[in-house]
Amino acid sequence: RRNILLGAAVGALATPFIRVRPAMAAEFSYKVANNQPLDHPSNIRLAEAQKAILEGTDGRFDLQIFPSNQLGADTDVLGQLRSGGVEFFQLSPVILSTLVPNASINGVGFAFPDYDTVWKAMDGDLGAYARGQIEAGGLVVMDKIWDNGFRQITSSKKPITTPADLEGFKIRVPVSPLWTSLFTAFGSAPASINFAEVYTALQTGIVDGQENPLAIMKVAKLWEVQKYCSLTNHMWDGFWMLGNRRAWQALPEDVQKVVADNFNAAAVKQRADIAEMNKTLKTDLEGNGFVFNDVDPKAFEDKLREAGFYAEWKKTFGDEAWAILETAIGRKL
Ligand code: X2X
Repeated sequence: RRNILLGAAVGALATPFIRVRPAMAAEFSYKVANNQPLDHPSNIRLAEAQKAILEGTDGRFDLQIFPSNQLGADTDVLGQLRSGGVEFFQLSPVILSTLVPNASINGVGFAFPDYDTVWKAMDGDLGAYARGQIEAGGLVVMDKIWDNGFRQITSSKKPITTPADLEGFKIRVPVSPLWTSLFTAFGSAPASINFAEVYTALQTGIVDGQENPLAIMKVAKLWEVQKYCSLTNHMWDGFWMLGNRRAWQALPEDVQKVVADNFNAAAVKQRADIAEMNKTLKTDLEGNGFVFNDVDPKAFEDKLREAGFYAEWKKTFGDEAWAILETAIGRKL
């Protein structure tokens, strides 16, 4: 089978960092890729899931974990997932929108006030809507989304305290029309760069800033190349566990169930890990040299509204998706 050969070629280029070898060759040996460093809670919980799946399938299913963009940058790995070169991929819904446009509905600026609202929405109707779009787009998606977090803006040069500070700001954004649009609405100069190149882009000064949740900034050591961190909470972002449909359908139902149950359980534990980290991350990162400031988020949201951001995206997502979002957050945007 063509995709097995392709998989073997990819495997030959990179050895998974995390690997529990089954006693005998497993019947199914599938790869999972993500962009997060090895010590991010996602990879710690994936390593546990790998072991539980191997045991739960009596050694039939061997999961190989490729963290840190080891198999390529996100937009490349999305291609590998579609072709079957990679069987599973953890990806931000907002980046996934390059393939499934309405998958990015959770990324609308300032939509979510807090984590309670996020999990109710993503485990409820909004998540179900997004998963429906993803399945219609030809991919498999697990029920539980993993946490990335509320995104904050960093800069090497100056704190962002008002929307005006974003004018002309050279900021890296992930590859996605929604991200570009959001920062264009602020008058910034957004550059679409995959996460695999972010540290270097900041180090060499191709961009002055970036935006990410604190957990990512900590484990990817972005504090080495950034100074100011503005707590804007401008977007909540997660990671869907996506699967290649043919590879998924090749698994017997009992194996599918063990894999899905363990991925979903790992996601729920990973959310709790990030919640725990969030209690101390600000202090932690201050210790690493970050200088924090708070902002008035309403001023930023008002600026987006003035620039026509919400009107534009309501049109792009359509009335159905927009209504599900507004119901989930309990207000009009
Ligand atoms: O690329 C990013 O900035 C990251 C790690 O947050 C995502 O995967 C969207």
